[in-house]
Amino acid sequence: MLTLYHSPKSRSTRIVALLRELDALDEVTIEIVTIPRQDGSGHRDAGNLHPEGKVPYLVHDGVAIWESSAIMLYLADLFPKAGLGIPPGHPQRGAYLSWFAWYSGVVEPVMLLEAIGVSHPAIASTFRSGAEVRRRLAAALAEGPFLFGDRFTAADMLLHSPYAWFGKPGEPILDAWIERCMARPGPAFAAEFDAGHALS
Ligand SMILES: N[C@@H](CCC(=O)N[C@@H](CS)C(=O)NCC(=O)O)C(=O)O
Repeated sequence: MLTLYHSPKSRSTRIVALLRELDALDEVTIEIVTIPRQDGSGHRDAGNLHPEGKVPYLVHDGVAIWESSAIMLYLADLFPKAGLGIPPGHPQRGAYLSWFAWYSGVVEPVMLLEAIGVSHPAIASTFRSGAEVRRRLAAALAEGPFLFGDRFTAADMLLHSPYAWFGKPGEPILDAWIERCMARPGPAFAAEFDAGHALS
């Protein structure tokens, strides 16, 4: 049994979008929970099993999977028919895994720290910068419409998501990729799902 703990219009929205892309919505129970929001609304939800009260959180037959990167990798592997994952043994598997680790280890901290105006030489030397993140993505996208050429994968779903949320960076190659990702059925479904499950 698979259960996703989800709060509308949050980082877990991209998991709902992925489930739609994987044609796996019927396989997963989506538990809607509240979370404390930056604007002071919401609260920690006793019904959310995430040990820190966050979303997304996935439980599969009693085993917890947390962090968006791990959850997206896990689901794309679990539902391979949709072809959104790159399986072990494939020559691109290592690169595929690397995008997910890079997202969690570099992209999220860099984008958050820049958004709140925090800078320090140690941050730059450890994580580099938002500009460097955009350069890396643009270099990959020079080879094709998605991170793995013509093939849309769960890596595109994850990596484009902060720009879908915070806005396109105004760089044509990245803006076009973000629009391509946003035009897929998953994000449209997730937006509609969230609108129908808005929490008061
Ligand atoms: N890196 C984590 C971040 C999870 C996270 O911070 N989620 C936010 C929602 S956007 C949350 O649950 N916040 C509630 C809280 O911090 O208590 C992931 O992507 O899974």
